[in-house]
Amino acid sequence: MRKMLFVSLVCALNIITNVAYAADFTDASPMDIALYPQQNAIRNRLDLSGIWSFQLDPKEEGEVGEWFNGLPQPQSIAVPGSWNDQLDQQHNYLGCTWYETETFVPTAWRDGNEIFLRIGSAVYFAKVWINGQPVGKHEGGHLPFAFTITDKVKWGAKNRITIMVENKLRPDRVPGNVAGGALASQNYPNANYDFFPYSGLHRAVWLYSVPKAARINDITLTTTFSGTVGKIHAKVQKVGNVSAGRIVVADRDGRKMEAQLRFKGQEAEADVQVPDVNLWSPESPYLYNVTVELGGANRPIDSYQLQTGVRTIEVQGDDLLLNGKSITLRGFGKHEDFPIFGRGVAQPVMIRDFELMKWVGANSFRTSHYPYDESVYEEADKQGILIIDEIPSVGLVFYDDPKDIDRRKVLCSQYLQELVSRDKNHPSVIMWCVANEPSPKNLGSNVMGGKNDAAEEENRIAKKFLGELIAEVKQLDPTRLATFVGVMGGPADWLDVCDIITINRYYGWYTNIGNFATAERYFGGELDKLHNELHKPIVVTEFGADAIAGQHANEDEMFSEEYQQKMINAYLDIANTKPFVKGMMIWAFADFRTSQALMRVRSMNLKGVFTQDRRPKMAAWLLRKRWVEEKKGVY
Ligand code: BDP
Repeated sequence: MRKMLFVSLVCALNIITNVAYAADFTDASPMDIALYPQQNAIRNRLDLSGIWSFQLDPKEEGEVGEWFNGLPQPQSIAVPGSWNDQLDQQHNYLGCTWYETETFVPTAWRDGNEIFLRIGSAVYFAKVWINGQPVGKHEGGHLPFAFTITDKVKWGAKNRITIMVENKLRPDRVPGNVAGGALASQNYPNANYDFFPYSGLHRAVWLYSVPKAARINDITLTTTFSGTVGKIHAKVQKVGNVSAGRIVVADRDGRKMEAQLRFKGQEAEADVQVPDVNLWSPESPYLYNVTVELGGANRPIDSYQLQTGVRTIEVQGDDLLLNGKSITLRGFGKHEDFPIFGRGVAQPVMIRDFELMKWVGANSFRTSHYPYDESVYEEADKQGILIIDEIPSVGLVFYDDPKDIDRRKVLCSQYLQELVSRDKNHPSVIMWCVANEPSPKNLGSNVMGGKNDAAEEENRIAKKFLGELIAEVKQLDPTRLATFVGVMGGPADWLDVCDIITINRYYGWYTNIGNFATAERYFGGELDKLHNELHKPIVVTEFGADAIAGQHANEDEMFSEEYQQKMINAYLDIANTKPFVKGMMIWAFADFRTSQALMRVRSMNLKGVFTQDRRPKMAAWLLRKRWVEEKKGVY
């Protein structure tokens, strides 16, 4: 009896304290991630990457036990990096965990600065404390979030930073799992997506300082050109009481072009003319250095440097135009995935991937199925690789609990705001992708029959959901294209809201197995059908076949390198006969880890044309032959 009373008292206390904690955590604001932390003459940053303290919390006792005042039994963990494969026997653990590190904040930052903490990506949900005080929370992985911590910093002493991270798969999360759906017992962990639910702090954690009294809060650059004259339009948002500033654009030869910023309220806009402009393109990824300053030219109060390329992107009729010229995307869908690192930033792998994309003659990739680390976009800007930038909205369905659907919508909108805020100044990004393969309940198995099996109400909800996301992202950024990726067998009319049609197709793999002739006929036929219905250019964002590296057989035997090569070749040949096909992106760039499932031998998706450690399969040599040596047609 006594024991029961004690238990209920503890429970009641838990509830009260949890409520109190909840009230103290503010949501991160997408505005605070607009400018990547930068070290320059005025701004400072400190990268907290390294070995942190870590503790699993399967019973979720950390908050009540005040682990934010110090972890009781910490072990070591590397940040960035997924926790799953760093720890012994915890590959499938997705529950509560705690990260902790300690750092001095440089005394030189003390006067006149606002101090921020920025977390590059916490998959999936995070709560943050500084010196035991709650700072904020954030839902959704793969996108950064930041909080001001100025009034919580201890000067001249170590500061404890504590981050609780968990990655529970739930139907009201994006991505998550499908409540009681057909997939419920078919994979483990039960994710509603085909990549391993790697968890934790996947990107760098930064402390950074910006001037307190007045500072640049956001910069949006958009570019156009007319004849040989380029125009860089800058919209600058600031904080504080300063009325003037300037923007200086410098080319590679040091030639400078300048415009004054005159603020009305907290916003100013200016145009910089660039005579004899060098346009940005995959063949010539020319970048201009842009500096934005607040205050007088001799003693600026704040300053921010970035690079931009002058380029335009649009769809006209059946064509995709970069700088007014037709362009065809040759590329891949990718993943951030490497042994042990999991989904953690692995920069040598990132550089290797750009080398290999160039080696096969690719000019583009899609950040399937979530935004990648910021350094990837910087590299793509430099190397002239085009990006379809996708939010982590994979596995969406529209037929279950309306509360879950509403919650998913709120999350997708938040991700779009964060994505555009973060990536809008990269010339490499040409397209926003608001979802991958949103699916009807009864996914039609035969597209040629035109079977669209979504019920009427489901159709209405799906079209509204997807249409609103496209409208939202176009409002956030009217200068780029917007799309979502259509699933094989899904309703064609859902795609109508997209600027350009992007679809994934697996004839010859998930259907028409081993039967190339039928697969090719279906694929070609469906391309024509979609084009006749929708009258827009089409990019095939996924097609491919699993191949076990080193497995050789006749071309009609699945899982062999020969089968994968033949299928990719056949799809590329068909696309070459359809002028409205403006891109072919192979699934996938490299083999990657998935949940355990019957269709996933070794818990891997083996559709990579490179192995997970980036060795080429036969298909990679085929691409190099087609795209670099023969330049066969557009592919
Ligand atoms: C598509 C998904 C992708 C999967 C791929 C596959 O978009 O995430 O990995 O199929 O099955 O449906 O290989």
